[in-house]
Amino acid sequence: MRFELTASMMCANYGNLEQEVKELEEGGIDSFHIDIMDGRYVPNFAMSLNDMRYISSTAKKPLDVHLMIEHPNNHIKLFLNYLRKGDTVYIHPEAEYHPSATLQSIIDAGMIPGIAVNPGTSVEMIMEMLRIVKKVLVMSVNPGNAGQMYLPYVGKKITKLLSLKEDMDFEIYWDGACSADKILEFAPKGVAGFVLGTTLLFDRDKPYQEILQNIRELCF
Ligand code: S6P
Ligand code: MG
Repeated sequence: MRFELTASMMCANYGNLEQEVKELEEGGIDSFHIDIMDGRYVPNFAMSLNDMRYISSTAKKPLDVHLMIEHPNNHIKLFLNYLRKGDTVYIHPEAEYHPSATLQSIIDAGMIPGIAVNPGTSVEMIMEMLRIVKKVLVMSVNPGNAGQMYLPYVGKKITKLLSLKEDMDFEIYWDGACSADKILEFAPKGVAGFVLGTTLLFDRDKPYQEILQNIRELCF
């Protein structure tokens, strides 16, 4: 079974970011998840525009940029300028007055448009945008930090989204506290990809290649 594995780069070792990118790519990672925070929409600052630029310039695999910032449209060009065609940009619809206009800017620049859905946001609230986006990033923790606990009520929302994805033409991705049992349960149901952070990928004594291979073998 094919599913995408994305590395949450806010959890990487910034002492040697170049080596981290290289080892993750050699280990078989599919893309790099870039958590951009502004200290307002979420109570934290994670990665910056410059971190994103650096990873974009050194990585061969695509970027998956998760904008946790207020009014992303005010700054969207800054980000899009440094991305490559085929990279994904997720916005949080609650952070924008006119999220569909911001999504259109992402599409016009040749990137893949996505929305990130907070644990407290319902499918009904994002229904119209499901027709515009190609990817829906379901947050299974509240945005802002790595290393949090999975919020179990999110499972029901994923089931609802799975029933809509064919008709509305989008794919579902998982972000937050992603463990092996979640991949084992949700990949066969049709979740297309998983963001891996401290729960499964980083700060382990094993090489990335071994961890990623073990995860892929889970679902054969
Ligand atoms: C959270 C962020 C996520 C985390 C990821 C880390 O605000 O959007 O992408 O980086 O959840 O993974 P873990 O396994 O530490 O929760
Ligand atoms: Mg994220």
